[in-house]
Amino acid sequence: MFCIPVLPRREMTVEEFKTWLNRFDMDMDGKISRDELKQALHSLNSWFGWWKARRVMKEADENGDGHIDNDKEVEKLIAYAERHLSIKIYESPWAERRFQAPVELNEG
Ligand SMILES: [Ca+2]
Ligand SMILES: [Ca+2]
Repeated sequence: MFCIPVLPRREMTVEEFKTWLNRFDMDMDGKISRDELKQALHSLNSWFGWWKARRVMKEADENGDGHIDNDKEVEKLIAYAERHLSIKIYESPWAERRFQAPVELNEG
């Protein structure tokens, strides 16, 4: 059973967005090609059918290789989504926690 969920709500964390996006990485190369992006957008068709893959890719694909292939480009995709789709994508508290200094443990 292969099931691709739509975005669950209009607020999500960056991690949730990336997890959702990664479900569309059909050839598992760690990049989102334009076709894969198209699939992702198609799954949201009833929500915002006007969101065109080519336009989004042009906006987000900074190095012009035709793929969303690094964090910076994912961030641009997120920024685009927030600007154009009136959805809120925020840094997850779990992600922030990773960047905090580790608790020092005294071994005695
Ligand atoms: Ca891919
Ligand atoms: Ca790229």
